[in-house]
Amino acid sequence: MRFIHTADLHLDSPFLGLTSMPKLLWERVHSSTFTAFRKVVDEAINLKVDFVLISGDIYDRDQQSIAAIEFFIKQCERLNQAHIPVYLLYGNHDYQIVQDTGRLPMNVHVFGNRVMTTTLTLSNHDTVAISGFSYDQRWIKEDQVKKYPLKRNETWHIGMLHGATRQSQGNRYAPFAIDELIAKNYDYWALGHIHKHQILNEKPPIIYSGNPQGRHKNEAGQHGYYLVESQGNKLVPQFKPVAEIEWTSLTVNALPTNDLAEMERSLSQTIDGKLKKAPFQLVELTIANIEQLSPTIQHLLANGDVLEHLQDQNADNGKWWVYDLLLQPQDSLPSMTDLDEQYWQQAAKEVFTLANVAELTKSLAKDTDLAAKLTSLDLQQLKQATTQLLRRED
Ligand SMILES: [Mn+2]
Repeated sequence: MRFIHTADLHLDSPFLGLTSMPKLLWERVHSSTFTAFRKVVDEAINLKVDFVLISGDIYDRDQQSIAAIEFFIKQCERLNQAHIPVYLLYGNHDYQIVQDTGRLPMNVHVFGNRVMTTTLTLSNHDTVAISGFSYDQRWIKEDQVKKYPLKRNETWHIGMLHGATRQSQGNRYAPFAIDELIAKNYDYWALGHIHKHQILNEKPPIIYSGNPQGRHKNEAGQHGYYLVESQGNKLVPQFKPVAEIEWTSLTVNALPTNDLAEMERSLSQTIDGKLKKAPFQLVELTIANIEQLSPTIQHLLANGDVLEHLQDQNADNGKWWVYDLLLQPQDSLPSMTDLDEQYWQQAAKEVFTLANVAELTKSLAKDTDLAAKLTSLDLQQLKQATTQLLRRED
């Protein structure tokens, strides 16, 4: 037996905030959630898999775009032509799904809002039970795993679940405990909801496939799907990257020179040397030890001129694009751990808003000078200064 586990396609993600990008590149980025899923379908057909599992969040928003719906139906139709069944459930992003209902081809099995089990028989007479449910509301706080049946007589039993472990996310996304899943005696758990691909348990495999395409800088690194194959009485997962573009952060020391052109050339070369060749990389570039640079160069870095030059000079390199440039003074402390960094980035998104800054500076109304200074700060600068402060106290 051989199947594909994917989830969180988030078709037609808007990719906001990349406005200065050349048109062709922007189109490539904007269509990347489509391209990545098309590749998953290509591989399903080429590898002649027995079935495809999609564990929720097929669409990005409650109101699915026409483009996303038409595309998804078309891809399911391709799998139908290849006689490959699809098992899918809807998650917290697409629980209101109505538009594709009734228009999906016959090979697609959609799980309803209560846990159900469906069985199929493979050409070698192996039987496969698949259990799962779709969200009917944005949040599901109640444990759903207890509603999943134990494994019975089928050769294989697979659980599909869109949710998060109980410790995280305030129990709003079908909270579960890993032990609870293991206790069902299934052969594989195909999870969705967390976008970073990861193996929660080896025996049996309990796996987040992650999304096939990262949608912003907090979804950096490789993205793809899991190809799962039977070996004896075990199911063996293998991660397969398919993302069209990858988000990445890079820190470099700028050449201490007064010649702007020379420094920019060296920056481009350094970036080129440090990055993978494929897929296309969207880079957040940090320049370290900026004190070593002349005040003029520092100024050009801070006011965005250098970023603009880097973007213009590398508009067609076909390999990478710098979408943001940050400056790191010499005295900054070692970076946070990956996990802390992730939580910090999540929290920072909510904290550093113009509304929050205005609210905070209200009480400083008497000190008009300071208030004016604070409100005139760029949010990015404010975030950077706070990050450094946080790291100092770490
Ligand atoms: Mn999702």
